[in-house]
Amino acid sequence: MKIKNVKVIVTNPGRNYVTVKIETDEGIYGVGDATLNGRELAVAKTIEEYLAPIIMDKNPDNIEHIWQYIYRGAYWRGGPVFMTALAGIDMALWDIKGKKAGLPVYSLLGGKCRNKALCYTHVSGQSFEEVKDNALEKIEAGYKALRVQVSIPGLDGTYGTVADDAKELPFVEKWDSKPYLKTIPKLFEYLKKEVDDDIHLIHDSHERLTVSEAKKLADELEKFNLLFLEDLIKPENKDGFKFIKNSTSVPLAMGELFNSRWDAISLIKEQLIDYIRCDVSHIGGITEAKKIAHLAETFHIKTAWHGPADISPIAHMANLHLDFSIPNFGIQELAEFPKEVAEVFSGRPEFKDGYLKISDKPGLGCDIDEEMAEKFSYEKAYLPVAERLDGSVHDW
Ligand code: GCO
Ligand code: MG
Repeated sequence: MKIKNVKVIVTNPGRNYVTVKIETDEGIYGVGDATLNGRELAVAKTIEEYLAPIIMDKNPDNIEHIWQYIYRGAYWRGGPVFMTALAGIDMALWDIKGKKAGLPVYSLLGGKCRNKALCYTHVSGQSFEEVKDNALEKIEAGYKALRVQVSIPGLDGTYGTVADDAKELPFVEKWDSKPYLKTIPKLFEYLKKEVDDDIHLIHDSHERLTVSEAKKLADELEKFNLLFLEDLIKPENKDGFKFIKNSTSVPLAMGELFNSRWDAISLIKEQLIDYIRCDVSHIGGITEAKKIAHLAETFHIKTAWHGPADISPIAHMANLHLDFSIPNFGIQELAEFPKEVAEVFSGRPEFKDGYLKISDKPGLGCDIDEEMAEKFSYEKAYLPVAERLDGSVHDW
């Protein structure tokens, strides 16, 4: 079998998605997600100009070899744009391998370790009451785990509580850690009384705190039994986790900004986190995620792969095949897609009673309708930026 064509499809059914479609001389094709929120065209160009020509005529069965050829062969390597481009190709190759074998990807990865995968979704609100109402609605719908975020008084557009894309120029959010650190423990105090204790709660600090602030937040949240606290400090500050981990029993999760196993390795081998939550679309795909999962398993760390709405249903399916086939799966994030997404992408994780189910379809079990994709044309959209009260730039 030979790779005969590599297409890059950029579409906007409610938000931008980049899909790689690899066609072969045997008529089988595979699809992969290569979406990097706010940088979509940079990834599309990387695939079209630099990666598609060098994999033409290669045997798509040799995924590891093609991965190494792209990753090492170019000399320049890594970074979010390149690793997202590589991820899109990698997923499409796994899809082809599965279709050719007539087996779902989880089967090729070693088979099922579980019958269903626990998942969490997002709830947020402008007030504690609104967060509670939204949480109760999700619990009613069957969710057993929720990530909760609330607007911080005095700060415009707190992370996780407003739509996260803006056209023309980035939306500017305000940030100040003092009111944030005052509000979040009160939110959990309030939710403790309103939400059934069996529901797992998660909170995402989005890499905004200093080590001392992170320790303080973890201290104050300790009594609320969170499933995990996510992305407390900057991804560059791996050593910072030593101080946090030594002073709290709250489980810690990190990884959505990592682009390879080498970003994750020190946190894993020193057991400074409890959940590794890389993004399968931003770390080079299933091939790299599987290696990270094995590394994590060696050090008794679980997975919680990134699953926001800004990666396409194809990436969510890739997450799910990993979730089912690795022993150290922890939980899967599942954000809700804009409703138009279903017109373009078929196949996505199926939710039932708090868990995700997987189909036995060969390959990844999803597809893109190219004609429909064309109807939703790309619209430039930026992620927001965060500004401190004095106008200087903070991590968003
Ligand atoms: C999450 C993430 C996302 C990111 C988004 C950026 O935990 O799901 O923090 O919401 O902000 O993926 O594009
Ligand atoms: Mg996050």
